Amino acid sequence: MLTLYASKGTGSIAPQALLAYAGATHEIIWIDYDAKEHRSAEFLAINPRGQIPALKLDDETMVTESAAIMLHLADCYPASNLIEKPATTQRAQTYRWMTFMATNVYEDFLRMEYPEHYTSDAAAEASVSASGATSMERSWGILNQSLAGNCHLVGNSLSIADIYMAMLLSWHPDLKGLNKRHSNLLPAAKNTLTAAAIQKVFNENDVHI
Ligand SMILES: N[C@@H](CCC(=O)N[C@@H](CS)C(=O)NCC(=O)O)C(=O)O
Repeated sequence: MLTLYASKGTGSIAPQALLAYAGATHEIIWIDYDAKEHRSAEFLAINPRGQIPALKLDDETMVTESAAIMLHLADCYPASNLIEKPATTQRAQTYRWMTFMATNVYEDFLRMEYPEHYTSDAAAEASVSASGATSMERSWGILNQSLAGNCHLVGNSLSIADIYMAMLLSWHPDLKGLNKRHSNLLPAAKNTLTAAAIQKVFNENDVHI
């Protein structure tokens, strides 16, 4: 059975939502983030980076990196229509936006919230955090532009990119302000949460849009 290593409110929200939406048989092992269980020797054997999420496949192989987990799970559950077939334009767009969000928005957010992971100079933390916030704003602007006239990042139906974006958006410290500057993001994320299974997972994680 698939096993998702998760922590409430973290990067496991999107894979958890995907599993729920697809109706996939799975188990969740909750890692206590506040107690730093992700830094334990036991968890480092699962993900040497000590990061959530991680997914154990049926054959016990571990997959880490949230975007990779999403792409793989979408392929495993084709009936849920969360990804287009390989070698199509829409598939290419899915790769584009998943990579864009994982390497820009997610990282921008981490830089903003955890600057101490990005500098060993305590005096530089505030500026690392501020540059994370600036970079994140720019990334949201690019996503906002690509959503113009559509509530989906890829094509005209729900995809893993929409679920992933809703998770990242739910972490934003000032959604009202963001919505004033970039008005396509929030409606798209709200549309993603009209899927009851996804909304339920967001509620369980205590994140709201
Ligand atoms: N690139 C990784 C980032 C994952 C990540 O940073 N997860 C956070 C929780 S949202 C974490 O576990 N941080 C703990 C740490 O880096 O020590 C991914 O996309 O899976």
